[in-house]
Order: sequence, then structure tokens, then C-alpha cells
Amino acid sequence: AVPYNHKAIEAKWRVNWEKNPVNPKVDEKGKEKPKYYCLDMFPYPSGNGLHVGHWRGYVISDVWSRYKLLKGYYVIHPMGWDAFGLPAENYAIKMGEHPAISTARNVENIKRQIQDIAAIYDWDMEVNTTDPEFYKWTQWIFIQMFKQGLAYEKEFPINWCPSCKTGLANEEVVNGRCERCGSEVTKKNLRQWNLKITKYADRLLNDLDKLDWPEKVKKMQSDWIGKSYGAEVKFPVDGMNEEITVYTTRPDTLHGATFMVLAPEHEMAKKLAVDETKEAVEKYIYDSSMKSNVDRLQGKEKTGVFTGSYCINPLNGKKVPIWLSDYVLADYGTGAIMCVPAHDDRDFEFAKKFDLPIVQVIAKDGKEIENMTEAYTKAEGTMINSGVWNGMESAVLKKEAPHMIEKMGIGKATVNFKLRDWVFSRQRYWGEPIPIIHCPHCGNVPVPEDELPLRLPEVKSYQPTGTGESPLAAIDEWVNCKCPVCGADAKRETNTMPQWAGSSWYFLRYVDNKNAEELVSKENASKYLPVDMYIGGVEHAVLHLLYSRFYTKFLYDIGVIDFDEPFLKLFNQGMITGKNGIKMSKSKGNVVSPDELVDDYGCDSLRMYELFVGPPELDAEWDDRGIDGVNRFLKRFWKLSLDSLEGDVKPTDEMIRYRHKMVYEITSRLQSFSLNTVISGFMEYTNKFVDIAKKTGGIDCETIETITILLAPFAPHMAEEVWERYGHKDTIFAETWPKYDEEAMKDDQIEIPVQINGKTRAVIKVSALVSKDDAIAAGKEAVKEKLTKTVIKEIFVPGKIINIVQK
Ligand code: ANZ
Ligand code: ZN
Repeated sequence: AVPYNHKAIEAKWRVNWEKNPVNPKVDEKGKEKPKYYCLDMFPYPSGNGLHVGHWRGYVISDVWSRYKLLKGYYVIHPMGWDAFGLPAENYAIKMGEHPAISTARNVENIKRQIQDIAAIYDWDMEVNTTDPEFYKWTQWIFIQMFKQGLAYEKEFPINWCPSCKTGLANEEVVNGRCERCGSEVTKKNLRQWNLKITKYADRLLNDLDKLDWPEKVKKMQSDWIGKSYGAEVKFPVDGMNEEITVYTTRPDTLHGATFMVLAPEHEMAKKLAVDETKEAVEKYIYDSSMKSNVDRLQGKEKTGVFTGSYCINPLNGKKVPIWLSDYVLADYGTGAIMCVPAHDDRDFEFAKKFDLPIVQVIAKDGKEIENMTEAYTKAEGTMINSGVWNGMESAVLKKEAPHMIEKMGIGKATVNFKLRDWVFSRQRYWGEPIPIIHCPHCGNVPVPEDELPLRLPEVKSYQPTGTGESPLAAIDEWVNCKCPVCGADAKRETNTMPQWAGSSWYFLRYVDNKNAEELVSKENASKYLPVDMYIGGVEHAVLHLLYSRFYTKFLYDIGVIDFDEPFLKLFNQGMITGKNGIKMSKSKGNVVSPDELVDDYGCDSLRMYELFVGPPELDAEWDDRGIDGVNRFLKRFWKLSLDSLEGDVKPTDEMIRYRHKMVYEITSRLQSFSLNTVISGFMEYTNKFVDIAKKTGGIDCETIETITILLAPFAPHMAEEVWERYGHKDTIFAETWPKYDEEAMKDDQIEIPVQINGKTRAVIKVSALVSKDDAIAAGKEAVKEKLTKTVIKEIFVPGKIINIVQK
């Protein structure tokens, strides 16, 4: 047979597919087929280009799309660019070039590189978040939220990245550092636009049940939303006509509350100071205003200051001192807590450090502990030192206490969420302008919808200012405008949206990307959405994946779409790393570029190797040498198929049996997303067929064609070429995925005698192709009663006899 020439074959099919796309466009053939929407997380067009790690996700989604195509679906498989935001802008600043120019060039480059993968993206659906025709709708959504009271302005201390010189949302702060650049995050008091995602907290939590997502991601989202049940309890302040309300999830421990701590920002903090403590209290308040939330929660050593005032424990009337400490957050619960050092770790640490009383109220193993060395934090055990509650089970009391407290009139049962509203404005240039006009008479007025898009103006200096104002604030001609309501002189909002704005809804736009009247037509939205399969990295678990769910629910509520969850199924691929598991990056110098591998081995080999490196959901270390193995497999199959074509052999029972077995194995491994074992399955079965062909001179045509269809999603070029050589005119992707017949998979059964020391003791039925180990195991089982001595020899003559020798 002619040798496998990947260059010629791949070049030829690229041209053919260009002319006749294998996935017919929307509204052509698609109409009568069911849809399947397979979505990739769209990339940031950075200047670094693609490495073999990026390929992995795109190969997985393409294999899945082509499989669905062969299963008879109309497949929606689009691609676009998440091009606004910090990464593009930081890159542009580094290169001293306007972000619009570098972004456009990066898009060109990456698009060319993505095309090397030979994925069946429909480029007619392409979107780019920086295209005014796209961000017109990003702005439109913001205006709808504003009209519903979900987008609001507020001044408060927010997370601030001193290096990116912009405010950040909580989700963008990872372990106290900026999600983008890794700098330590501080606080800054800023006027901010916020989106009221908290209004959707319950729905975002409950609807996780509807989703076929990895449990790990669902758990991250539900932890982030952080719903907890507890009580608010009112503590009167001693000698003042004031009350302080605390939030607790452990009202059962109320008798053990020996002091109280307020967040330094608490509105009562300053008022509680007395003459002797005033100076220390004010200094403490100022110092903590400079720290980030994460620092405050994970800070090594507890800090705090006594206010000089006391309040009264409403259950037992005891006086408890009021302290300030930054381990209590201002924006969670009520910003004040009752401290039960015997049963809470942080309170315990604080009590030890400042020598405050510790009173145990839950008996651990029925006992009161002499000298506590750590808090006993479980709600297990009987109540002690708790007045009328003594003798109750803490677990029961924990549930009942909120209602008891409510009846006593000292507080109420409450539910709390950790989720905060989304800080939505950025003091940066490269983002969607927020379409709001500040009018001295009318307040905040949205830009009239028929004036959208509100274009991002050209500026000379797009560097962040660091003053808390965006670079747009320096462009007077742009800032100064007329109020659309009253016509007075007014000013435009100069903050821009965060990079997550466009990605929160882009998947809706693909299916109607040229619609000038609507974000997406009702018709297309209900025909092609929601997304059936979403493929991407796990790093967006609480950012993009939460924000998109919020946007989808909002657009559902205002009637734009008729579904309220965007992504029915989610698959998170693992990372491809360099040697020793180190992340591939330019700075580490361990980036493997796909270009040379494609050149040397071909796209088909690289596609298959990307899957062969390991289970797709796990990280995998890259080693170039491994690609040789899959390349050899492709050559072997190539030769087998061409030799068989010449040989024109009739099918044998063995060929048929293995064909059905192979269809079964490949399909079930593919269905369970075990893509690396699909590739090893191809290798195993091809070896088997090569062995058979040695005896028969080839493999029958139907079997080879079946394997070729199975192979098509993985090595599409070779599959098309073999298919054509087998005499087919139409693309292989117009075929249907092969079916298997369980009966045909079964091996022939034969009867075989089992002897002990040469005497037949039983006859068993086994497969004609049974292995030695399986045959002996089955034989021994059949005669186990008679195997009384030590087995010294086991003989198996295939198809003839099993003989066990014992002594
Ligand atoms: C008394 C108590 C006793 C508490 C005990 C715990 C254990 P989750 O589950 O995360 O909601 N808390 C309340 N507001 C806080 C704030 N603003 N900053 C820091 N901590 C705060 O946790 C609720 C618990 O965290 C509350 O229950 C409160 O401490 C603390 F044995 O109250 B607990
Ligand atoms: Zn006005």
C-alpha cells in the first residue's frame, strides 16, 4: 500500500471541508434534526498564542461534536473571543500599543492556530466581546438591570489591586491576591456600581440540583453562596439606650457567650469608646480599614481592642465586655458576634490572647473539661451551665433555639448568605463603558437604548490612573453630555465593566450574532439553547460559571429567553503541564508549541495524542515522545485498510465478532468520556485485526468501514481519506455512528473436559477464545470439591482439555 502521507492527506481534506463543511449550517439541513449545542469556553486572545495545553480542551470538544454529528444531531459548535479586560489591556500596555490593535492582531493569530486543530467550528457564528455590535447588548442588559433596581451605585471599601489599579469583585480575589496579576489586594473606599446577584442566591443554590455538572464545581458554588441558618440575638448595651444585634449559627451556646466582638467598621464602634480607650479604638479602626478580607480572616495572630463598654447577655443577664477585632467582617451577618470561646476556635484563640473568661456549655463525652486547651466545636453532647436549657441535647437545641429566642422576644430566626453583590465597575480603559449619565437634576439616567452602543472613545493615554477614576474621565468631550431626560448639562459614567460582563451571556449571541434588533431572537434562542455540553477549565467555578447562571436567570425573568440555566452539562478538562507538573508558561520556558508536532506527525496524530496522555479530567504531564505511539497506530491502520481493500476478503465469524465488540467498547468508553481508553481501545483492536489479517490476507470491507467511522471524530482527515478510497463520494460525517449487536459479540461456546491427574471429573462450557487463566479458573471452580491436595501443575490445551495435577 502507499505509505501514509499526513501532509498530503490533511492538506487535501482541509480544502474539501472548506468547500463543503461537514456540519451543515443553521437552517439548511439542520431543521429536521435535533440540535446539540457543544460549547468551548472562549479564549482571551493573549499575545502568547496556543500551546499543546490549549489544544486539549478544543480537541475534546471537537471529538464530542463530531461524535454527536454522527449520532444524527445538528451540532452547534461556535467559537469567539473574550477580548475585553485586564489580560488584553495589561499585554497592550506592556507592548506599548493600543489594546484595540494588539487585540485584533492576537485574534488573527490565535484563529489561525485554532484552525490547525481542524475543529468543526462554524465561523459564521463568531463573536467578539469588543465588537460594538456585541457590546451594545452587554450594555443593554446592564440598562435592564438598572431599570429593575438590580444595578445600583454605592460607596464602600472594596478590594483594590494596587498593580492593576482597579477595584475587584470578591470572586476575583484568590487567597488575598489579585486573580489576574497575583499582587496582594488592599482596600479602597470607592463609589461603585454593583449588581444585585444576592437577590438570586436561593435560586442559584437550589437550581444546582438541575445540573449535570461535576460535584466538585457544584460544591464550590454552593459553598460560595454559603447559605446558613441561625439566629439574630439582641444584646442591650449597658448604660446606653442602644442594642447590638449579633448573628450566630450556634444559638444553643448563648449561655457561654462571655464577650462580644464587633467589626471595626460597625456603626457603634466609635460610640462605644470611652475617654481612656478612644485613641486606641480609633487607631485600630483606621489600621484595619487598610487590610483585605482574606488577610483579616487568615491573619496569623488575632488583634483587637477593648471598647470600654459592656452589654448584657439577654439570657442570663451577665455583663459581657465589647471588643473590636478585624476577624469579624463588617459585611457578613450583622457585623457583630457573640463570642463563645469554649466552642469556637477563633473565639478561643482571642480569649486566650486577651485573657477573657471561657465557660463550657456543652459537655463533651458527658464531662466538663478541667483546663480547656482547645475549643470543643461540635454540637454533640448535653447542655451544662445553661440555666433552664441544662440537660438538653445540643443538636436538638441548635435547631430549636432560634424559635425559642423569637418567642422570648430577644431575637429572631434568620438565614444568611456568604454571597455578596457583584462589584461591577472597573477603573480601566479596555472594557464596555457603563451606559449611565449622571444628571444634577434627574440623578442616574440610562443612555437611551436607541443610542446604544455607547462606543468606547479613542484615548491617547489608556494607562490606569490609580486615582480611582478610569482613563475615560480625562476625555472632557466624551464625559460632558446632555441629560436625555431634562436636557441639562450632565456627565457620563466613566467606569467600565469587568471582563466577565461579555462572557456572562456570549453563548446566547452565537446563535443569532447578526441580529441588529434583539440580543437574540426568541425563535433561535428556544431552537438552539440551552447549551448541552460546556467544556473548559475548572478555574472559573465561582466566577464565570456563577455570573452566567445569574445573567441567564435575569434574562429569563425579563422574558428574553425561556430557560433559566445556561449549561446543562459541564466537563472540566485537566491541565497539560510541563515536566514535574509545572504549569506551561512563557516565563517558565516550558511551553510546547503544537506547530512542529503538526508538521512532523500531522494534526490527526496530535489530536489523538492529546487524548492519549491521560484521563481528560485530570492534569497530565506532556512528553513529546509519546506521540510516536499514536502515529504508529495510525500508520498500522492505514496499511491494514489499504491492504484489505486490495485483498477483498470475505468476513469470517471472528472478524464479525471483533467488529461488534469494538463498536461496543469504543462507544461505551466514549459515552463515559474515558477518551484516553478510547485511544488505547483503537490500538488494541487494530492489533487484533492485524493478527487476523495475517491468516486471512485482510479484513472484510464492512469491518474496515465500521472502524473508519469510529475513528472519524478522532482522526478526521485519515478517516475521510480511507472512506473515499473505499469508494464513497459523500463525506464520512454524513454516515451514522455504528451499532453493535450483543448476540454477535458473544464468543462461540465449546465444551471442554476438566481432568484431575488425567481423569475426567467434569465438563465445562467456555468461550472458544478463552484465555489460559480464565479457562483454568473456571475448570478449578468446577472441580473444587475434589481438589484436596496441593496443585503442582495446570495444563490447558486450547479447545481440547484442562488438566490439574495435584499431589
Ligand atoms: C456564636 C458561635 C458559637 C458561633 C460557636 C460559632 C460557634 P457561618 O456558618 O459561616 O455562617 N460570625 C457571624 N458573623 C460574623 C462576621 N461578620 N464575621 C466573622 N464571623 C462571624 O458562621 C456563622 C458563625 O460565624 C456565627 O456563629 C458567628 O460565630 C460567626 F460555638 O456565633 B457564631
Ligand atoms: Zn436630568
